[in-house]
Amino acid sequence: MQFATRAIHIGQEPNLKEGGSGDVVVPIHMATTFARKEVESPPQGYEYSRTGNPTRHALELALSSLENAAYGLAFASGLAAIDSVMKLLRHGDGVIACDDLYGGTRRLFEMISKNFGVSFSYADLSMPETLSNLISRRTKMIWIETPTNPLLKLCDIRKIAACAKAQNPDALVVVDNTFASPYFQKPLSLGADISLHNSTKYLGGHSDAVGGAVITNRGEVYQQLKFIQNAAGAVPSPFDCWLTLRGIKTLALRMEKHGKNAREIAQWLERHPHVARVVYPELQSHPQYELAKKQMTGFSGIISFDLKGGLDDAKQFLSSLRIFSLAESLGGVESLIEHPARMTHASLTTALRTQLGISDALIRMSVGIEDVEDLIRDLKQALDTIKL
Ligand code: P1T
Repeated sequence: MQFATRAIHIGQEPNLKEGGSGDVVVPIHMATTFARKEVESPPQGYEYSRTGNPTRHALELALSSLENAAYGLAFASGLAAIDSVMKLLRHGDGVIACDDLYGGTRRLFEMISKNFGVSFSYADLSMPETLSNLISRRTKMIWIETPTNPLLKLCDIRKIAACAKAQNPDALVVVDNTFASPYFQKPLSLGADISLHNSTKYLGGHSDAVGGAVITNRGEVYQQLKFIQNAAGAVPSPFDCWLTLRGIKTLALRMEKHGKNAREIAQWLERHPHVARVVYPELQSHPQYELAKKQMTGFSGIISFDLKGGLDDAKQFLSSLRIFSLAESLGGVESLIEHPARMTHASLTTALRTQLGISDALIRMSVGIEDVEDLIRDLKQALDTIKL
């Protein structure tokens, strides 16, 4: 089956067995516990909803199928998924992470995981050769986002996985695939061990369900994570699983439109006199345009750009928009826009933001699936309010 068919059917087949009601949509199983006949008899499939739930199970099957993988697990949020993956590590283990990361991921690494004796080093892994100098026997995980949040740098998954396997086969390569979505990028087929998603974004797609997902082909990694999912308990509610499943059904359609709208807007922004730089992987000006074409089958709705001017101009522009909502998050049907330095990446120190290139003039937008003419008109009127 092709992607769009799998997204609608895998894990979601109507139950036509004796006693099944044949629902064409997976029901929301709200029960927190499941009865058995006698104390000694095994549970009839499910036992307790943290351990397993039929609606979550349907979502987990759908998640695995989106990346042609053997296993999927759903978590209560993107950070809950990341924290659960961190729990695979032990005191003394080392992680090498790309330097440009969602601010909350870095905060989790630095302020929580570190306290458990895990060490982190950060490097610009958009230059994969930097990895071979850093990797050691202590390295147990390589953590990349690609495209990165918020600067949309790309990491060459195939090269990074090959380097990791050659120098330390014990190190797991984890790709946060949130910005690309499974529709445009399949990290496991490029050599990664784990593909992770903040399903709050493109998978759910409607800004109404917080969630996280882990997808893998590694049986032992899955078993450990399934244990952690139950033992630590960061599970999503059945209703959120259902909303995410509902979102996944239209992922292919939505991603095509997000990409088409974003391409037009990125090209339009590049020509605007108030804009200093536009970062979008499908623009030929993107430093990794060639890698983008090789590694991804398309690009989502995220564009980052620097305005000419400073913080006051950015604030003026952002508060003048009418269709774009000024809000954190991304990947929903509606267009959102935000100021990384003051919003999603405010937990980084000013020095680190400066080093990474997250300036006060940097804007990140998540282009929705509205009519692109309306979006461009809105951007134009807001840019026109800036007096440079
Ligand atoms: O917000 P949560 O569901 O916990 O997911 C965290 C997360 C993980 N990975 C990436 C790449 C992310 O972008 C995020 C969350 N990001 C935002 C809320 C944001 O506006 O960038």
